[in-house]
Order: sequence, then C-alpha cells, then structure tokens
Amino acid sequence: MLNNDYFENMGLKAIHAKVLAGERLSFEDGLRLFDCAEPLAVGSLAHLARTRLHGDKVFYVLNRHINYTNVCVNGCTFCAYQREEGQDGGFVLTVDDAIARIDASSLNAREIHIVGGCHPRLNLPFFEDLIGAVRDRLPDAVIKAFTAVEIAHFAKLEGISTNEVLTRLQAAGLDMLPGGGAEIFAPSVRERICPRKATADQWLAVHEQAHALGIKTNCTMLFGHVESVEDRLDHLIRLRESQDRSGGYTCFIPLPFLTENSKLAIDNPLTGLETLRTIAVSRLMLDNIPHIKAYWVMLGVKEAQAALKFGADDFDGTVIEEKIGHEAGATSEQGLTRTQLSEIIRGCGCTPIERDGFFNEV
Ligand code: V47
Ligand code: SF4
Repeated sequence: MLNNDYFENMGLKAIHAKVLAGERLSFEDGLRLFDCAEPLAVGSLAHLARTRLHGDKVFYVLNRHINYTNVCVNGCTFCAYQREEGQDGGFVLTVDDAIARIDASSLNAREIHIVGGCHPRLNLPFFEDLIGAVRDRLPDAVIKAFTAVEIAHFAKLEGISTNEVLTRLQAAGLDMLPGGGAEIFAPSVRERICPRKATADQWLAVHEQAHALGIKTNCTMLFGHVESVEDRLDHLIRLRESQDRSGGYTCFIPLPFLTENSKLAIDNPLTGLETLRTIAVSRLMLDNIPHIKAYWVMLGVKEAQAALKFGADDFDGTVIEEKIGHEAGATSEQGLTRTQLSEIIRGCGCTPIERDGFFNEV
C-alpha cells in the first residue's frame, strides 16, 4: 500500500488527500499531475479513484462497429481515414450493406456503433432508414450512432436544427451518441487540426441537447499531437462542466494520436507512459463521468491492459471491423472474441463483466 510519505515525496500530498476525500481537483492540480516526475504515482492515484468506483471490475461489450462512409467534407489534418468524394478508396455503404455486415458477424451484439465521415450528399432520410433497419434487425441492441460533428453536419445539410435531427433519429431508434469529434476544444488547436469541423461549443451543445432528450452520450479527447497539457486540462474541465449541467455522459475515451498516413506532422510522438499518465489524469479530473475506456483498438491490447491500472475500467468490446484507427497505423486486431476479452482482463488480475451498451451488467 502506498502511503502518505510516498505521495509527499512525489509532491502529490495535497492531491492524494483530495482524492481520498473525494474532492474535486483544480486545473492547477492537473498541471501538477502532468509535471510529476513519476507517472506511476499519478497512475496509483487514478487506480485509487477507479477502484473506489468499480472495485476490480472491468467492463466489456459484445459490439459491432459499422463505418458507413469515409467520404468527408471536413478534411481534418490528423485523419488518415477521410477521402474526398470520387477519390480512390472512397466508399459509401447502403442500408443493405450495413445490415449484411451485422448478419455476417453472427454475434448477438448488444451494441451497434455507427459512425462515418460528413458526406456532402447523404440525407437525413437515409440515416433514419439505416437506424430503423438496424433497430428492426436487432430490437434489443443499443444503437450508438453519429458523433455530434455528424449531427451538426446533417442539420446544416437539411437546414434544420440539431435538436430536430436528434429527435428524428431518436424516433427512428437511436439510443446513444458516441464520443467522437471532440478532439481538443481549444480554438487555436482546432484551427490546426480540424478547422472545418463543428466548434467546441457546437459539440458541447449537441451533447447537452441529446441529454435533455434522454439520449446518453460518450465523450473523447484526441491527444498527443499539437496540443499542450494546458489544452488537455481545459478540455477535461469543459467536459466536467458540461456533465455538471446535463449529466448524460456515460464514458470518456482518451484517444492517443496515431500518426501513420496523417498529414499532421508532429515533433514529439507520445510515449506509452505519457499516454498512461493522460488516461490517469482523465480519471482524476473527470470525477463526474462514471467510466473511462481503455480503447484497445487505438492503444493496442497490451497498453490497454496497463491502462486498467491507470484509471480505466472499460475495455470496449468485440468491435469486429475497425477502419479509423487501422488507417492511421493501429496494429491491433480487427476484432476480439468474448473469450479473448475475458482472458485479457483476467490476465490483469481484474474481473471481466459483460455489459450492454448502457453499461448495465448482463
Ligand atoms: O473522432 C481519428 C479519432 C475518433 C485518429 O463513444 C484518431 O464508445 C487516433 O470516437 N489517431 C473516432 N485517433 C473514435 C471514437 C470512439 C471509438 C470507440 C468508442 C467510442 C464510443 C468512440 O477517432 C475520432 C477522432 O478523435 N481519430 N483519427 C488518429 N489518427
Ligand atoms: Fe471527417 Fe471525422 Fe476524419 Fe475529420 S476525423 S476528416 S470529420 S472523418
């Protein structure tokens, strides 16, 4: 057991006391955690917080990802997945293609995760049909679809409000929004990595509208590119404030930037330890978001296992087919089986818990 003296030697005595008392950490506390010479000390504080919430449980879900198109008008500089309309390698799935993918996976999926690029011409009725068809095929699965960036794009194309888009998709069967598109909220960073994408305020507004409609959502942070640690903390605190206002975020997914095939050149690629430290700081700062995901697709299975000792409690799921991270050089498998997920989690001395898309234990 690490004691007070250990954290005092690490310069983390006051933060340790706050974590033990369940008190909220400040921006300055966050800076201290990023400055601490020993990432393991930060990790052990996050493990304390995570264990208080979830014991030794690690959640996973039988899920299937569907990417309906890689054609996107936004052209974010970090994105290796995007294609222009008409460019080689661009694709658009039909509703039948999407359903065929669900059928082919012969998995009793409890969660279907559907996202794509911001296509210049796919209209809202197409997405209503898509969600409706998935709902018909899998009446009990949680349908988690369309980032806030896509919702804002659909609203712009249709000339209607994002609230109306959400309401219509909810009527078609949408249950949740995934957390993508948040990247880093600071405008100076957004200008360099995703200037055409929905702004931070738009992203947050769509999530808060979704929460008001009873649609739960996730949230993300893409880190390890051109942002500073101050930008990361600003991002985490803006998410925390948003959760204070609306309460509908279920899970935070920290996404380390994968550099392959990206137009965004960076000087200092992330180390494994800095990735783990950022996951730990996320757990400690986001005291009002219940789950932190170790997204094995982007982290790789081994670093995702280590993340379970740095504050994460969810291992995502079977996934089956992933394109966004793999276009950017992810070396992980395309999918994992239930048995593999269970063994991977047990291999860390944790207890695997199968969940549904809403994080209910099943
Ligand atoms: O928004 C894109 C990120 C996100 C790269 O909500 C990259 O349960 C790293 O949001 N390196 C999509 N990351 C993935 C996502 C997600 C994944 C799993 C579960 C959930 C959930 C959400 O991927 C994008 C962007 O931030 N991304 N390119 C890259 N080169
Ligand atoms: Fe388009 Fe999303 Fe890629 Fe940006 S990250 S270019 S919005 S697909």
